[in-house]
Amino acid sequence: MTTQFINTPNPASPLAITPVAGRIGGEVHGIALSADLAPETYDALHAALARHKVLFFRDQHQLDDAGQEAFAARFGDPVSHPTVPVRQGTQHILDLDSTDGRAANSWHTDVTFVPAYPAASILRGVTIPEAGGDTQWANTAAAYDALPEPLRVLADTLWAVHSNAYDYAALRPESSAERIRYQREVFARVVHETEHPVVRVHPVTGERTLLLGHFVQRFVGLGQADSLALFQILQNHILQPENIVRWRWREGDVVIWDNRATQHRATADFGLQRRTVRRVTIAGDVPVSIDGRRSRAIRPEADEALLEAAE
Ligand SMILES: O=C(O)CCC(=O)C(=O)O
Ligand SMILES: [Fe+2]
Repeated sequence: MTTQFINTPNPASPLAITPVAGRIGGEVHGIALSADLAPETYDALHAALARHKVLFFRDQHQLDDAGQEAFAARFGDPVSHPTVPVRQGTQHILDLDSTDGRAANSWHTDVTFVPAYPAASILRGVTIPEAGGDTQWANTAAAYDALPEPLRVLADTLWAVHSNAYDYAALRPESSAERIRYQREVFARVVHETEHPVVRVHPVTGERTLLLGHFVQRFVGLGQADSLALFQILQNHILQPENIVRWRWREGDVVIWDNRATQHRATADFGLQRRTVRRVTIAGDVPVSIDGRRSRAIRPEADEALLEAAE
């Protein structure tokens, strides 16, 4: 075991931040997010995000869809979801509305089925039930740090295949037929498959983070049974309560997470109440393993051609 990850605010930060949990999450006070902040403030937000992994902002009622998109465009380069259509009238917003049955209630990192998956996600609470619908995030850098040595050695050289065409019905037997059809016809209308290292080096902090979550299909060189057993062992370590922060939403909240150092999941405990959250993702980079190898697309092949053209 190496250092213990401690979630403390940086005294030099110009932002007022209080830690939310012991290893992850900071609530940022006294700021109204917009496209008109001073350049130093965006820098301070980036630094705080690298440190705390998730930033929480209450009462951002000044933001509508356009305001959220404008803020996101100053924070980074917004990108749309590769398969799910954007919310009508917006450029990049992914609408997660409970009436569509799109609850993200299993642990994942966003869009890891493509090589350069998003660096960050910005999620706004639009309609929030009176109770329930909390979201949790796990710190995958702290999780790597706390891995027992033999598992760390194993993870260091392991690669995993991530895909958006996973067996949704098998994973969620409670799903409606409509939801399963949506998964196949919209979410997985173009099948993506990418090989990522299980341990990636964070391009900003240099930390090693565990890259897994529900898009993992198997490990390279292992069959299905071994893959499943090993996946569960590693996920169990990531999802220790010590690595997790849980957020009780209020309308007007905005949450930004470092998608290169976290997994997250919603909680589907609010029955038929309406819950709507809207997301903008920020472009990311191609992961690099400890030994300097880059993630690569397997499907569609065009992804790889594009990647090579960009090199
Ligand atoms: O609904 C939530 O709390 C999380 C949704 C989610 O997974 C996402 O926005 O990426
Ligand atoms: Fe997500």
